[in-house]
Amino acid sequence: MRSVARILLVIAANGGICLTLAAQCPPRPNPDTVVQDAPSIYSQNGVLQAELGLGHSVDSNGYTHYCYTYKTPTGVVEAPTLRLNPGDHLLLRVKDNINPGSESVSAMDMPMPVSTCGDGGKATLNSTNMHFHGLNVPPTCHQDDVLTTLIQPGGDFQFNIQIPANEPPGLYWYHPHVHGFTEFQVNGGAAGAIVIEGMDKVRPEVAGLTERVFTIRQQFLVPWVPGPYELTFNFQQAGIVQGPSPIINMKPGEKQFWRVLNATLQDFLPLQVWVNDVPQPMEVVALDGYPVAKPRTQTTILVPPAGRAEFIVQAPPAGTDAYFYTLNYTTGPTGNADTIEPLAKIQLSNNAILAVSKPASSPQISMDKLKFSGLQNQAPTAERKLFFSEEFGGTNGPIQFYITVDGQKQKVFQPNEDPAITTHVGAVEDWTIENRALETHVFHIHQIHFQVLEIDGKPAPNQDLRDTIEIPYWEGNGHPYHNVKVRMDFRDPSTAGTFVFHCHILLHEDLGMMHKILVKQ
Ligand SMILES: [Cu+2]
Repeated sequence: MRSVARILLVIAANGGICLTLAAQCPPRPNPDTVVQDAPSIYSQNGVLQAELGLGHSVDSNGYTHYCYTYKTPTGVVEAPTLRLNPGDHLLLRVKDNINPGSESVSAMDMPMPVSTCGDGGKATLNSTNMHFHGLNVPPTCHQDDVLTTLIQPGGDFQFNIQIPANEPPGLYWYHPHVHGFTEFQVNGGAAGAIVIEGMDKVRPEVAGLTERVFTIRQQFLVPWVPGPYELTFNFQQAGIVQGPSPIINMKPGEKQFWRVLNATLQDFLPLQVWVNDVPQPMEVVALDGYPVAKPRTQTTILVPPAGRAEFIVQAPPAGTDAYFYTLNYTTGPTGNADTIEPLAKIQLSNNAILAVSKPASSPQISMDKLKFSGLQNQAPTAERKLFFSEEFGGTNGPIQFYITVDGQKQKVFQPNEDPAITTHVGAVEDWTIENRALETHVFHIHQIHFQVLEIDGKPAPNQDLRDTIEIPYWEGNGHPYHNVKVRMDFRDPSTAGTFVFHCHILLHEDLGMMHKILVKQ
């Protein structure tokens, strides 16, 4: 329940939104059709150069669509997958095509960022920028800086990002991140995948397998009214029980390498593959764009909002019914229920058209050559405690969402605030992050991955490297707060600068469940 907060946003937003927009977004796929992967753009000779436009449409059902458009010789496509190798440069020009000329939408009552990178001016519903979620790159202008980068309608901006030579292979993603307005643009679909190539060099299990990239998005009918919502699966409507469904083609018995991105606003996705209604084993290869130390078999993979899971799925024999499902997930008394829904039907055919299939394994790269390797052996230079909390307003549910460094005053994020945490290049810090709210929250920090050391005070079984992790809700009086203990790695000089950590339920982030960290040179 977030109705009061929502109403405040509605009041704030209603001023100048123009709903009679020309369609700027490509048509989305019809229901009940075979799922296509987004088109890929590959780096060449160490450089991926491309231009994306941010567009906006309202479809015939009243859904607001935001989109990243990419021009190809045969037409405009949406949200291409950017494919780079470790060490490559990403030269990405992003143009804000939203409703040029009608930037009369006031800056509302939302705080203004101090924009010193890009077009400057006020942040509005029509402004944008881009976050490269998970990439371990500097928080500086033209790289992955969301605090000061602002692109205004009609404007464009050149990103120039050096992917580290030891960047872990895996699935990352891009999305807008203007404080106060992130949910609006991601809600409509402005999100796409980034693949850092080379998973087969670290995890030979995936070599030669057909690879699929599945992006699960979520859209509310109107962006500022929570629910009802629908999930989409590579932009095809999903979630209809015994109704039209996206179709994944596989050959009977075939193994495929699935790379799944949770680009929803708030939806927790406990993923399962069912064959004749029985959950099947999936072989987990990577989480949040970081290969797991040792592949492991699970029948459920929980992917929180903004998380990614990469795993191997084996198709059943011909003549069986198979589905890809997300299960029920309880987010607590003040959270939104996530219900069981089919994501796609698996259609078995010997004529299945295969997607990108990688050649057999190239020379192997040891895990200890990847960024953040050996982190578990480092002695922490500092320990910190942070907590999520909510403040209530009568019977209307939470109205304030906080993330707080223990000992500091609870407050919502302000763009001109001082960093809540100051550290220095070379630091290795252990953070215990606790959830004191009656709602599950999702911790994300920009620029780095962290190692999950403990969950509720017990050693985490897998010690995975993550950039996004859920912390379950507080069950109330008499129950302890759930928490995770994670190890933050600021050893690399590329972490120097100011960046943010926040809840990745996007409404919470927009309402201020976020703070800054400064890493001094
Ligand atoms: Cu949250």
